[in-house]
Amino acid sequence: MAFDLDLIQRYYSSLADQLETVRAKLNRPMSLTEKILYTHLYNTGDLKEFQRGGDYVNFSPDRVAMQDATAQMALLQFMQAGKDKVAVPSTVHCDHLIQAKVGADDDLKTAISTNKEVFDFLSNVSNKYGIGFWKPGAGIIHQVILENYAFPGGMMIGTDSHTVNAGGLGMVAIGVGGADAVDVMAGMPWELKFPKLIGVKLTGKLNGWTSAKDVILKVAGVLTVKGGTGKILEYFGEGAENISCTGKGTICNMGAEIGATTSLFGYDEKMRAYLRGTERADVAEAADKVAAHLTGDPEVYAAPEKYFDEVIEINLDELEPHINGPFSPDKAWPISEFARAVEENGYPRDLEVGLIGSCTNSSYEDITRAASIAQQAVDKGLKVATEFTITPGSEQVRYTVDRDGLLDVFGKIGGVVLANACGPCIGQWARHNADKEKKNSIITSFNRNFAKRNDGNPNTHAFVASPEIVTAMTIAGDLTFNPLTDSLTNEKGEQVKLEEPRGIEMPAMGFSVEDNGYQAPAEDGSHIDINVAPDSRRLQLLDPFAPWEGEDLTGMKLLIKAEGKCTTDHISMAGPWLRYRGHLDNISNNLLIGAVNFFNKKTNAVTNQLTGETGEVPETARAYKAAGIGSIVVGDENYGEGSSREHAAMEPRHLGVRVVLVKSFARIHETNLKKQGMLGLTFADKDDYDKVREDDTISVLGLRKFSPENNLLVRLDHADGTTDEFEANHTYNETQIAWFRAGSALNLIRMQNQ
Ligand code: MIC
Ligand code: SF4
Repeated sequence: MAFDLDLIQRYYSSLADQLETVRAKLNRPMSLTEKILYTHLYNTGDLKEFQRGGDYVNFSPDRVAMQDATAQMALLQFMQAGKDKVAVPSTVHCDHLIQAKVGADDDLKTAISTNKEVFDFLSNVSNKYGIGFWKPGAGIIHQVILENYAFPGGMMIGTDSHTVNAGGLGMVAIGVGGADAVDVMAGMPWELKFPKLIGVKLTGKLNGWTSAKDVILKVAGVLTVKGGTGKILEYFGEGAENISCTGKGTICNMGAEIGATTSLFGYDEKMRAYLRGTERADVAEAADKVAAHLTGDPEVYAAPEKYFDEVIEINLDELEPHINGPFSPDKAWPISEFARAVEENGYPRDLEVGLIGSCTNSSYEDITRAASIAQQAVDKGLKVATEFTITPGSEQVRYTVDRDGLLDVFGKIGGVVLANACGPCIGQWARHNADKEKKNSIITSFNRNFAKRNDGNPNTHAFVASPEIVTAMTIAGDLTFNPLTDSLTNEKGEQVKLEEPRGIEMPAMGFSVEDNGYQAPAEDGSHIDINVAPDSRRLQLLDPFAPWEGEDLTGMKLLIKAEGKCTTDHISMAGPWLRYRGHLDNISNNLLIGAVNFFNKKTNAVTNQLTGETGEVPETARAYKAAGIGSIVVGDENYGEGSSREHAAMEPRHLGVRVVLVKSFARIHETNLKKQGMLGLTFADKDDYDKVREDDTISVLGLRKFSPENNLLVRLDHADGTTDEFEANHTYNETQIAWFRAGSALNLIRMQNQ
């Protein structure tokens, strides 16, 4: 069996004692988040009341999960750590590298042959170091984790921002960069600033067209894309208890879109049913014995404002279905206001494609609800107006919904079933009606909708909604359609209305699957050799980054001053670039090509200060590097939001960027920069952003006295001979300063292992 029952049982059997020790110290009621964090301290001797949002704390997670596009870099780094085996249970999942083109079977075959070198590498490394390997086609990481590994009260890190999905099964599951995963796999502590806590109280009950997706679409509107930074959201209340386990997963999954460290729910009847339904009755039984410890204390939920830093209350009885977008997942519209928004903002009204599924919203319940709408279209003689795709989250879900005839229903309205993989969600989509320039609208049940993400077209307006709303919109083909109130004309010219969706939480006949795609690692992998061809275009062994030279960083050139949204998709684009995720030099050719240059409002066009000419960002960075000159990137708010991909930190490092100076950072990206030995700084006064000119030579001063307490100084030498000086804040603690000095966290591990 793939999961580790022993480990879970051992943890549960000592949980009561552990919590007693914590209680004796804190002497107050605790939320579930705190229970999990405090029982996963790396060094229990450090136990004390931690300052939320202040103290850095060392944790010891129970497991590590990696997906193919990030695992390559994580494992290339792990190979340098000098260990024989991973210290905690870990898995690799092949899901991101499969391109959607014609349909599941053919696309999977193509992916297996085009990515052979990478899949073989991941499979061999996994085999060698004791890592479970989920083959291409097995499913998308987060769905597979929910079905197989997540357990209430556990702690996990994963090299993907949507690792947080496992909060639906009561886990503290956090997205990290590969270097963080390496620490844990090497048996070292994993460090996180103790988060602040947001309590989300759900009252009432989901009904009608409203689903779990709408809870998080609403929360995203309330908190915005940076409102969750440094915070964990804990959901509770009678409304929470009525949401299915996979629905809870959906809510937690999209917590990544508000920058939240993670989100979670307490153990309840729905989780118990899901564990049983996914053949983990023994985990449910073990959890039942300690159920009171796997949820927040009643005092906390009775008076949340006393115990959480912030409380949000949502009445599910009144919650409307939402549609969020375009270009940002927090642009939230209740469906009753959406038609007006489409007209007022000039969003393209004709819908071109509807896409359901992905790592979220691909549960049995989601598929049955969407299929109930599709069936109505068939029954009521409605023609479907647009293209429609369905992405099952795992082979287990695909096999089961196929067995139960649901895929047939989608087929009848022209739906195409794609491989159990990320596909269009991450730009792995050979879109049929793709005109790269045309303004157009698509709607998905995915989670992210940043510009260019799905099909590379900056004019594609991507909206996010629940699978049932997406299906209804697909039938209508018109963004101003509101299925709750409007009717459609059928083939006979009659006016017909779609009725409320109906879903089934768990399959009546249970889940089944023929081959779940799991490959267990060798007991002893010492004989396995890992070979990387020196001339490979896809994989490249890593060279350590150079240590800090011991001096202030002076004479750096401004590489780009990025304006507005600069997500990890802007910094290191995915889609076609995913093929270079294991080759640092090749993937560096996409560095910041999506970022908007403040000075000319263009993308991938910056002034090369050595020649005065306009050049592409990667090429200009390489020119500075070749001339032995450091460079600096300046950015706006929430820089690096989105993905966990550490390439967004390694690429600038590789191309000679020394400093990233921004108004604010997204959490994972800030840590990734630190791990790779970069200086990630924020303007002490955000208005200083305006002082940075295109032809500046820039210095960062005070590094010899670099300490957690002191700010650093930035000096701008303008081309006209004038200068500006201002302070920059940083959040480096002593350990992180040591990474900076050593050139990277990995350099430090290697030095310590020698
Ligand atoms: C995403 O949804 O953006 C991704 C692709 O899953 C990323 C990981 C990656 O860039 O490989 C994420 O969310 O972390
Ligand atoms: Fe894959 Fe999309 Fe989920 Fe990321 S958000 S893991 S790309 S399905």
